[in-house]
Amino acid sequence: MEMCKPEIATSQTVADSGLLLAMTDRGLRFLSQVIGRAGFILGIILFCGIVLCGFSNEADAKSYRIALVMKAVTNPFFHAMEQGAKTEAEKLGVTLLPASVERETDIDKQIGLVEDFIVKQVDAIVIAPASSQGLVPVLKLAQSEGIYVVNIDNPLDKDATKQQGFACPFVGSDNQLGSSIATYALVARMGAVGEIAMLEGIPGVTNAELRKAGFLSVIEHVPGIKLVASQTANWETEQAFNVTSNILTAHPNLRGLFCANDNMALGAIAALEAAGKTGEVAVTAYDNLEAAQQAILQGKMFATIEQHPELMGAYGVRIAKDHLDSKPVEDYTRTPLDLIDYQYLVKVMGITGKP
Ligand code: ALL
Repeated sequence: MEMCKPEIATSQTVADSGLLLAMTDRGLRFLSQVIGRAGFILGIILFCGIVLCGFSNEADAKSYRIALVMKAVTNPFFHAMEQGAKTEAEKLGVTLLPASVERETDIDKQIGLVEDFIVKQVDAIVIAPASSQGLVPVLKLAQSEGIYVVNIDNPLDKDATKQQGFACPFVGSDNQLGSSIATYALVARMGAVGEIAMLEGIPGVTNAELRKAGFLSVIEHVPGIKLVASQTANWETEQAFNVTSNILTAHPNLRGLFCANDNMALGAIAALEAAGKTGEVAVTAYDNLEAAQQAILQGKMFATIEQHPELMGAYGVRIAKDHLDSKPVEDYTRTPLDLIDYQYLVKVMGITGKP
């Protein structure tokens, strides 16, 4: 506190006030104590100001705007993804800007969503791309505008990203492994004999292709299984109804069907019902939607794969925030895979229903 003793100011104050007190030693001591205390208090105020200022800068830094660009709003898979991202964004104190296109095939509209977010100058874009190739140029543009990009769920195409000189982290499941697990369960259910078919996702989309590869890698090792059809229904229920109806007409002895997602499985199940074949053809799929759980409980479907979209959303947001905070991030964050069948629903998830 001695350091703070303001000698000049004291004399000045004394001269201005004209107080006799200031001329005495006692007076000077008293004044210097008072001013010393005032200096101390001023110091505290200044210190608090600096600290508060620091906090408010930190608060500013945390209020990043992170866009979440998803695919079809009609697919509950993306509702779970958005929920996971929202919860994480609230936890981290960042602003989440979710956006979806209407249909699975709305690639140009999804490109438009990214363009909008570039104009809005968001800090980061977390994206489940509708096309693994088609979104790369606009994401590259976003990156060149200083927007950080995280790819979730469906991996961007390796050749397309290489060609564009684009790289970003990926969060998602091992799609090939997941479909191998679903196919293995299906083949076992069929007793390793009989005719099998697959409903594929959108051709050329990486996770659709990986799921097809996983399916083929299992059945090619089972001599009793005969592949009779593998066709796309573009991830959509209605198309799956039509495609399955045609497959059933062409292959009345079909015994197993792997669908690359639950929405297509729901269309396939409806087609089986319409053909009076419920239970005759074992169906497995991917996503663990609530409607699929019900179908499993009712014995209309055999199993599905949970790939945890809520974690894709949450991890995507967290990785973006970490990068914006200059923390290191992983190139690949894997979400877990679970095979969901009747036993799992009842015994693990505690959901009751009829087999
Ligand atoms: C994929 C997901 C899903 C989903 C599909 C439809 O990327 O992983 O399985 O059903 O998109 O858009």
